[in-house]
Amino acid sequence: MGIHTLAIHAGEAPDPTTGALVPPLHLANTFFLGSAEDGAAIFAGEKDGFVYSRWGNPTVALLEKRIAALEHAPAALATASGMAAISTAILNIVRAGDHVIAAQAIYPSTYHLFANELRALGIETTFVDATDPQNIARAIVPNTKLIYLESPGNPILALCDLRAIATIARDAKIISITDNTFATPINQQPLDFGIDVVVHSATKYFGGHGDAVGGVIVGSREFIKQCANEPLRFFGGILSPFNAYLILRGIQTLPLRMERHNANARAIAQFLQTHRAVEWVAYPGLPSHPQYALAQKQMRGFGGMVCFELKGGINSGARLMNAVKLCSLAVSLGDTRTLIVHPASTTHSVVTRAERIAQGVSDGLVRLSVGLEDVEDIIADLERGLEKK
Ligand code: LCS
Repeated sequence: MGIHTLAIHAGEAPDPTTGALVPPLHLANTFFLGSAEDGAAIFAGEKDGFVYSRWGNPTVALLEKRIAALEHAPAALATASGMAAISTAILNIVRAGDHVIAAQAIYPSTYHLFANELRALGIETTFVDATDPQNIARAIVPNTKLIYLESPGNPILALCDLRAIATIARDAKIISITDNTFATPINQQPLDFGIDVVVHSATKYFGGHGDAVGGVIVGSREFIKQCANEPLRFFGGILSPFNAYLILRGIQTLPLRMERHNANARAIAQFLQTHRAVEWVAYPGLPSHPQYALAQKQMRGFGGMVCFELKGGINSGARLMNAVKLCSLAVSLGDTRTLIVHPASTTHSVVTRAERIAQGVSDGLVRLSVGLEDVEDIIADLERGLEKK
């Protein structure tokens, strides 16, 4: 079935007790086990059944089926946030003494997780410029257990060649993970290129309306089962049924929303590129993007995120933030409304300036999460802001 149909129907079954077409929000935290024999069989894994919502919940399970279908994956596991998905997937792979190779231009909290939290647990990470797959191949050492990517990366929209890196990883028997939050499965399905595991912040395009926080891991049945039975169950970062319900509601319009995010972002990138106050624009769908050819090869659409560098650096950035009216000065992304942010002073304050510059995040960089408004209105707001700046 097509992607629009899957986004609305995958995994659903009419509610047998009421016939309700909209999936019920199951708030129960514990479930009747039936008989002592049934309970024992469920605990032994011989019989399917919900036990306790930290181990599984029907509303959350439906969301997992829906996302697995969209990502062409055998299975998925929902988590409390994108960071919970990332940390759960990683902790299912690495132990003290293991080594990780990570792309350096990634969401700063993920960078921090590797550079600080995992380092403190005895897990070492080498950050590389992952726009060249050979940098990854060269960084492999005997105890490398994980290659971690983000494509397009947050915020500078650098791409990783997913097929080439998946091949390097498989040849070396190393697990590969990519964060597909920016692309969404509407624009890119990394498992089709041989990537082992995909993670998402469902807070972003999946939810899509700025009102839910969540995450998801997708991969093989075996990998997902291990994540569910070990790190997720015992570290406890599960998704609440209410957030699962909101994200399921959002996903029904994901393909439709992405078409519009893609179109609006492309038009805005083109507008910014010709503006005299703008030094440069990064958007994978522009021929000026250094990896435009790769974008054409592995993406169907180029997403709703646009980055640009203002002439005049950090002060022009601050003036633009204060001059726009329709664009909201806020972190996060993937919302219906357009969000604008100055990474150097916000999202990237968790990394050092040197790390930030190494990630390509210059002082005057502005990141736009282009929303679903009329594109003429967004452009008019930016135009006014750029004139005032
Ligand atoms: N992965 C990517 C690519 C992200 O952009 C984010 C959050 C996460 C993972 C973490 O997801 P969360 O735990 O927040 O659900 N990105 C944010 C950003 O750029 N601004 O605020 C949050």
